[in-house]
Amino acid sequence: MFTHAVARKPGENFASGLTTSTNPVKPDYERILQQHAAYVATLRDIGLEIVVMDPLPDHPDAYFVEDTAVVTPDIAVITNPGADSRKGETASIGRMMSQFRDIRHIQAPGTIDGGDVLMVSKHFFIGISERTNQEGARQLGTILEEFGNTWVTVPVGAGLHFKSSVNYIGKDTLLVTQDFADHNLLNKYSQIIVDPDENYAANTLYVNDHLIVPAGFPKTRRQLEKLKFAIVEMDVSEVAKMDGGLTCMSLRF
Ligand code: CIR
Repeated sequence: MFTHAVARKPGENFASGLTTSTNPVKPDYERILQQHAAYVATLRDIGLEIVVMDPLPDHPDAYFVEDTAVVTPDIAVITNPGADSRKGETASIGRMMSQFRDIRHIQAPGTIDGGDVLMVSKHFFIGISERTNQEGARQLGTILEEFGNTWVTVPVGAGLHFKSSVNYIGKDTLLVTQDFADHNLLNKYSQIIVDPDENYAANTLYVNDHLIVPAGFPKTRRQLEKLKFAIVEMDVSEVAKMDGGLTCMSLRF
């Protein structure tokens, strides 16, 4: 069970963040503020004590706090994000997380984006992507092992991060895109495979027996209903335009 979360309000310049989206409709600040406020309220309703940090004017992607730390019951590992424009986001997260956990750091040339790290109880999948490299994975894995965890690396062929395509949704089940469906490292878990037109919905957030799902993916929602968890649907249109999703906007612990 998670008891806490950390998030950060999007800044006015959020639309200057990194994106590969080709959506011709420009991201809208008022809408993302509403979407972010609804997200924070949802986590609070689920029972988490949530801290919302201020925007970082020099870092338009800073509200994607998930990428800046890997938090376990034992430790918070502050990452070295793979994109240069995001490296300056970590110092304030380190200060915040030191109130809750002992802190370790990933050191260059190692890079990790938290969006590539999936925790399933005491086992960690670390996606090797354009943002997360082998050296970062080795450093993170070594720290995780100290606390009795196991880990494995997985190449991320498609999508920005591993968790753009694979998430743990409770009951020993992973929600995966077709690209990861037959992956030998994932097949000891039950799997729900998202329909290829609904790949974005693979980024569903499981928190304390609730599933927070992006709005607009009815086939995935129907499949998730089988798990019998409470489902909360959220509009994250403006977040998606910046290549982000539901898991990216908080650290849960
Ligand atoms: C970036 O490209 O870094 C941001 N625009 C999106 C990060 C999304 N984070 C995540 O999936 N964990």
